[in-house]
Amino acid sequence: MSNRFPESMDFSGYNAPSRIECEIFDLVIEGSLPAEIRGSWYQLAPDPQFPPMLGHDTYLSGDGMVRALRFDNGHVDFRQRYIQSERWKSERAARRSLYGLYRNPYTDDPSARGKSRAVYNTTPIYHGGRLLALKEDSHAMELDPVTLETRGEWDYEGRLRSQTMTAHTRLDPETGELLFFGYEASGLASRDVAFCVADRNGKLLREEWFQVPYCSQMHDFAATKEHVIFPVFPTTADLARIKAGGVHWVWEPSKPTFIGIMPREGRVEDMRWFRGPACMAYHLMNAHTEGSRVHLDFGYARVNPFPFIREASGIEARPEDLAGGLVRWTFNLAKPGEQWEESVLGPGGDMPRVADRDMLVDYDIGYYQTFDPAVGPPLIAGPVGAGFNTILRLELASGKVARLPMDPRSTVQEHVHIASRQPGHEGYLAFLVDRHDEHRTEMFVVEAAHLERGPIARIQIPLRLRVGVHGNWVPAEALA
Ligand code: V55
Ligand code: FE
Repeated sequence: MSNRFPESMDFSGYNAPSRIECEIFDLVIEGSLPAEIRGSWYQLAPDPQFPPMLGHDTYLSGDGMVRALRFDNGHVDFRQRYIQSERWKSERAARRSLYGLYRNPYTDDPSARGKSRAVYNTTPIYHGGRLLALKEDSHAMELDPVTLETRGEWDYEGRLRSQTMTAHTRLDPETGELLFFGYEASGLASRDVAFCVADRNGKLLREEWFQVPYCSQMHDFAATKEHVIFPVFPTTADLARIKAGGVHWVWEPSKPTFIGIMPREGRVEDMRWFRGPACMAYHLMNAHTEGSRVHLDFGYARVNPFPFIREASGIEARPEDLAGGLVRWTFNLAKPGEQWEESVLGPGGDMPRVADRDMLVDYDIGYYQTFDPAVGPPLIAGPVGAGFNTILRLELASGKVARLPMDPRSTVQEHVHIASRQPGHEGYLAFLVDRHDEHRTEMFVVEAAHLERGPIARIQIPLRLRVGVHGNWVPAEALA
């Protein structure tokens, strides 16, 4: 291949394509890994096989690469494999890219017309005994949890009518039910959204469709024991623009933000819509219901954080527009009206996670990340440009924030929480640390309750792992 990858932010620094499929048996570990940590960490990364057909592209388009770290008895083995999508296979056969703009099939090479564009590059989840690779514009791809081989598309045994499935599902820790949705459910730029529930064995129990006020990039949603919450932020799609070969998404701040809330055991017809000024969030930390009030916690931005979307929309952002604070929006279902109340919980950031057992209910502690300019200069890592360099632990009741900064030449990828079996133990956080000057990556394991003390174990990966998107921890008992 003589063609080269562009030198843009999406393809340089820790975003440089890697394209390495490999296995490393028994990684070197510094420090001591608690023996109770047994299971597999999975993560998905976009990793383009070939330079973009049009000469430029976003990080979000890359072919899905799945990686796993398997923890057993104090030892850790590594594996990384491409997901062998229809797109990956056709491009491999052609030895070049055949697909054009992000989420615009009208820009593809004629030889790719009618073929699936799905890349499955965002979130790995394990549910109903299946390892699934998710991306919001397609169905899931099932993978072998041990070898990481591609098994085939998973559409709930042909039952899922929505053409898409979100990468941000919500698992009810009590019932084992998986709640999810698909937007653009009936096709490109459509306003149809499907709300779905699968039981603990992966059987589709419900699929109900509704329409949103406009087609919005609905990256995440939230649920409580009693309610389901659908945010509609004004990152919008338009079919005429897409058909004319334009971008899929623009930021449209003249449109309001809508939040739809429905009773979980009710119907989509019971959805109540709230309305407020334009803002943006990709990820929501958690939500819970307290009597007639629903609380939704997330990191707030005043404009879309993705440079490629802002450029297409002709807008610029100041740093303060991007990290607006971690907020709680409270919706009072007993009162009429379209407004909510906002309170600030902590400093701004993204990649919010809570312990699996805390999902859908009131909770004490949240973990998230931020880029702190006092820690170091911006380093290219991830789709937004500057990678995160600090992990935060927020105690919700007191507002107390503990911080773990990286060194000035490192960034951090999304953390996962690993539960402990020890009574009263808060568990662990595990995350990749990008060593920008060394072409290698480490996984840090920290005590969640004392993250400011730094890693108790550092797992050495002698490779640069291109920045991934989301990961999940699957305990050994669940995999067995
Ligand atoms: C995101 C990631 C995506 C995508 C849309 O993090 C949004 C947000 C990795 O793919 O397609
Ligand atoms: Fe996401």
